[in-house]
Amino acid sequence: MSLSEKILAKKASVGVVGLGYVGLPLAVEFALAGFHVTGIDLNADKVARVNAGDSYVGDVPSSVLAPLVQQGLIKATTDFACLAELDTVNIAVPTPLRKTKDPDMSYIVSATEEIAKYIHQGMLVILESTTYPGTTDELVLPMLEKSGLKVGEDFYLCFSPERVDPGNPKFQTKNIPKVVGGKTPVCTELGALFYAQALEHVVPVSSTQVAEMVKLLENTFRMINIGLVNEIAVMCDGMGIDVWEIIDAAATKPFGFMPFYPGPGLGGHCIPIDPFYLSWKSKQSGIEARFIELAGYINGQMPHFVATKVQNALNEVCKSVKGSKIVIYGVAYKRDIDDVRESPALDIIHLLKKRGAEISYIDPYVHQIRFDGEIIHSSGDEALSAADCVVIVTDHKCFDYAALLEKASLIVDTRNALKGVKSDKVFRL
Ligand code: SAJ
Repeated sequence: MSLSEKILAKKASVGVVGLGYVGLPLAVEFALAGFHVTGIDLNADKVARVNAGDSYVGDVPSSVLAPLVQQGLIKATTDFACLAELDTVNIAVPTPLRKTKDPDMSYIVSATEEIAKYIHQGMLVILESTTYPGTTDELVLPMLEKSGLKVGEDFYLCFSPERVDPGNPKFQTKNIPKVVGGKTPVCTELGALFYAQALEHVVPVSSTQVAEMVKLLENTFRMINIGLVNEIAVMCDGMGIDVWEIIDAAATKPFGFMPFYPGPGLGGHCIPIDPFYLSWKSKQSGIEARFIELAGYINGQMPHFVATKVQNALNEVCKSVKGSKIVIYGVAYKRDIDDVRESPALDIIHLLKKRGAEISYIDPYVHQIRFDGEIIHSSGDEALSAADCVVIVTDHKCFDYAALLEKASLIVDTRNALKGVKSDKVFRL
């Protein structure tokens, strides 16, 4: 059987390298579509939990995973040798930035090195990790062709950006349109055919670079617009105008406007990171990505703006930051999740500690954080009444804001969580 026949008959054996918030949901969707899927991950705990039907990814309930494991439609391993028997393999590994803001390609390189050992006739390889345009053609392809096999004839190579939005109740892997671009037209066709078996909407594009660039445009768009609205917030602060009222009124425009909201800074492992993959690549061609650099600077300044806001609020009640008890209310990078990667809360804690504040935090999603080498645990609500100032950094829906207003003597609200509350003890961005 040809690869396309195997795909159509759901006989293609599917592999997914990287069983994180992208890889595991993808593996589940293909298993639900009737494919036999093998997940590969270096983390033996993850592999054991998948094989026990015990999901560690919020978007994949164990009640969905376990039956698929029992039916033999999903299994996981740490051993890449299984690739020798697999017809397709998706790479969904992290693409972080180094401290120098250069792309860290080490995860893609090590995954590709393993695939290159086992690549065989008729195999479809699809890179999903967010990366700079050219990665698939310039980095992955040569490593795979060292096998002597030829892309587009002996094996097929595509890029398809992951678009998973963890915790999104409306858009999940199955119903998020899937962009895919191949190294050759045949590659694109096979990539599109593959995804069409399990996902609702496939968007073929003309090349791997286009597919790589689509994702970077999406996330750079967000990062720059957040930077713009953060700068507007700083302007409004200086002019004594309520930025939140401005945005709400502008958002009544039924066309040509999309609201973004100021905040304490830019967190997460996508938006603050992905655009720098683009600016890094752009610089290689001698083109400065000025919007990205500027937005990165402005977003990076927001924790400093918040720390100054706290200082000024304490000043209003004749207190200094030094020696004040300050509670950080919410440390996750955005509401209703437990992820603290790149969270601005960590920068705000650093800046306030540097000014001599006594810091604690409350976050029901985040039981502990590592800070300056020490583990800090989330405090209980009793810390609110003992605090000289409470800083709302993450506006979790589960917080009791009425109780906060009662208990806290001074509040800096960086998310407009106390929208419409008029009180001398509340200071907003
Ligand atoms: N943020 C603001 N103001 C805003 C929106 C976000 O300050 O108006 C902050 C958030 O608090 C957070 C950071 O920006 O710290 C990133 O927030 P995000 O809403 O962009 O959430 P992410 O990082 O989880 O982004 C993901 C991305 N998904 C993928 O990359 C597949 C992004 O493309 C999605 O658009 C985004 O979720 C989403 O829309 O929820």
